[in-house]
Amino acid sequence: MKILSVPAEPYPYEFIPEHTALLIIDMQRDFLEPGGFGEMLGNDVSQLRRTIEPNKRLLAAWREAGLTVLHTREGHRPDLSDLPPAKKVRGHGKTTIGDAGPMGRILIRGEAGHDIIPELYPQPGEAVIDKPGKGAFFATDLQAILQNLGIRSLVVTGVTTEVCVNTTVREANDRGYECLVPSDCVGSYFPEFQEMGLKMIKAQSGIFGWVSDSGKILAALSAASAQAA
Ligand code: TIU
Repeated sequence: MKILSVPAEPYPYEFIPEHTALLIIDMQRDFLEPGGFGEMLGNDVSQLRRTIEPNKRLLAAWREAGLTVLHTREGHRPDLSDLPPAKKVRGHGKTTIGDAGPMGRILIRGEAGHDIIPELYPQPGEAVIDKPGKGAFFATDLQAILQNLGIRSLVVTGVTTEVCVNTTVREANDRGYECLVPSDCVGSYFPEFQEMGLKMIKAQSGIFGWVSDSGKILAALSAASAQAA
């Protein structure tokens, strides 16, 4: 097993592909699609949609190399028993989680809007982690799955940069995982949070992890496969 190195900030990220999972956070229709819950709240979904193509390329390369791919979805049980009342009422919105939205009940498992966008749809064999919180480790079996697969490093992509991606990277870092975040594969509705969300990860010599871009990761993977051929 070979160690690969990717140019990154604050310094090169080294990883063993067989021990590294691609963890795609919450690329769900309600966050990304025009007419979904995200847009209904007044958000600019184009800020997130620019991440679809780079994620597609990274996902294709990860699959082609036979490496571990994991997907997450933020959402709740139809009976709302795992939805904290504080989360339900936050924002005093007219339409909140569990209510009828443009693509079914908002952020409820099994509803169209809760599902992953077709461009990045999980393949059989790729675990989908349904999470009730912003972090992917809270109240899920993600850590058990990573341990059972021998995963030690994570390439974390998805939406949104400062919310579910940042929370998950912080949770993973505290659990000993080394996280790389490709900036073009993560998105925020707010450009200033995109910038600061990435800065917070790589600040202080990589306090939570590393930041790079998908092109550099793809280059490292293809150089390794050319050498192996
Ligand atoms: N997945 C995720 O980030 N959930 C959010 O609610 N993000 C917002 O930015 N609102």
